Amino acid sequence: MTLKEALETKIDDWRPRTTRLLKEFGDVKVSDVSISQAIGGARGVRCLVTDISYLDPNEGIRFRGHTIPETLAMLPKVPGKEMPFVEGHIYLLLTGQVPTEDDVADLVEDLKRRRGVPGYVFDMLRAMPLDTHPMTLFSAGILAMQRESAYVEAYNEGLGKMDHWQPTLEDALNLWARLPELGAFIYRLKYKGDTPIAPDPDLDLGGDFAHMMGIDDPYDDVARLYFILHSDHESGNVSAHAGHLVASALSDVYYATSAMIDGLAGPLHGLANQEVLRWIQGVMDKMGGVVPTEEKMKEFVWDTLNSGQVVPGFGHAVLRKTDPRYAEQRNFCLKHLPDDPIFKYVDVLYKVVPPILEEQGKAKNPWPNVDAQSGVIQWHYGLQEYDFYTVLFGIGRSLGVLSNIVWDRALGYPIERPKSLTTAMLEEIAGV
Ligand code: AMX
Repeated sequence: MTLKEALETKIDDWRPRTTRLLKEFGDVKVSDVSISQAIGGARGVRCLVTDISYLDPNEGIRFRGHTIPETLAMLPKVPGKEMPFVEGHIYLLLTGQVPTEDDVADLVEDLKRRRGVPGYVFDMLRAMPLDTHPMTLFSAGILAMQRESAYVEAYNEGLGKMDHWQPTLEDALNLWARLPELGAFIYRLKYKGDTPIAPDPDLDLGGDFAHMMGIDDPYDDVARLYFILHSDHESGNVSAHAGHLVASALSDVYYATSAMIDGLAGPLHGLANQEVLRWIQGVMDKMGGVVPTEEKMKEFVWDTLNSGQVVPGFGHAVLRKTDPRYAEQRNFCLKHLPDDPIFKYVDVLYKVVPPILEEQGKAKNPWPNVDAQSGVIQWHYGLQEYDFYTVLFGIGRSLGVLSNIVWDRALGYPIERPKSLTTAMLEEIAGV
């Protein structure tokens, strides 16, 4: 079944559930909001709906009900490779169905046909100062492509609300097909003397990305693993929420993706993976390149905390255990790069940081998150320009964010509009 046919069936089945909840149970309470939540970033307020992934604080992410190891095991693999097709993961996220090999082959071909970043995007990026952060170039490149939106064209022709998801899916598929090329172009523009590598029509999305980056195997499998791991983390994180919020105004997915990339660029969110590498380089410089003893490493961690900085790669707003995305990448390192010096540093950190954060008593989760490990693998395979790492995260995160937006349109979710209060009102509610 083609992706669109499978999706259409799912949407038709799903709509009555949402309609019934709204009509018959609309007044049932799902959450109360405390003052600390109102001031504190709406932490834990249960007011978003998605069926694409769910983040259990103790277990980590499940994509359409499947843990990360299950997802990697059940999706069709690229022949001769360890990792599944990213395209198969897109199929799973959108439909909730594990695709057959034929389903994946269809989608791989469909996305190949959609490749080709317009030349004006490259012209614009070349005109920008070379020291512009890659996330800025990435966001600007996506935004520049907004004129390509099929959704805007259909909307202007008076598209019925029930059909909004269809051109949104078109836009999403086009963007998924083009983001790897845009990302790789930015990499080779900024760090490789403007020597872009043209896409290879014989390769799948992950393989083609590695090819356009100019990095040999097994980087193709690294790319596939990375994009799948970073694809979705339910709806409340900054990038996913930014994408959903912007799209709720019926802005097209180009606007929404550019916005989600801007949120991902913050050091408390996606930029943390570049921060981890920068921080570890600092440790390595201080230690003269020698892998430190646990005692020495403890000192360095305490120095970081005592100077008022956070330890990048540790802690999480929702998770309360080691991030399974960290664990999966650690398995990859143990298999492919056990002797890598940076991996050894990260492994010492894994031992010493959690007890220190527990002793300090501030962080609610002392365990490592996805970013503690991802830069290590990139560095090992030669991608040492760590400013670029969050672009990789962005390509991956687009899979989940855009799948969500297609479903937002399918289920007719309205414009987002929480209500604000003044400080004086909070004081009055508190009886101060
Ligand atoms: N190092 C030092 N202190 C930390 C810490 C860490 N890794 N994680 C949390 N804390 C501190 C917080 O700064 C906060 O201190 P404050 O009360 O003085 O402001 C206190 O512990 C309580 O924070 P929390 O409720 O446990 O975390 P949070 O939900 O406010 O923030 C996060 C979550 C991820 C931003 C935070 O853990 C952090 O800054 N970690 C380091 C940066 C990082 O790795 N970010 C990547 C997250 C994953 C991702 O999105 N890519």
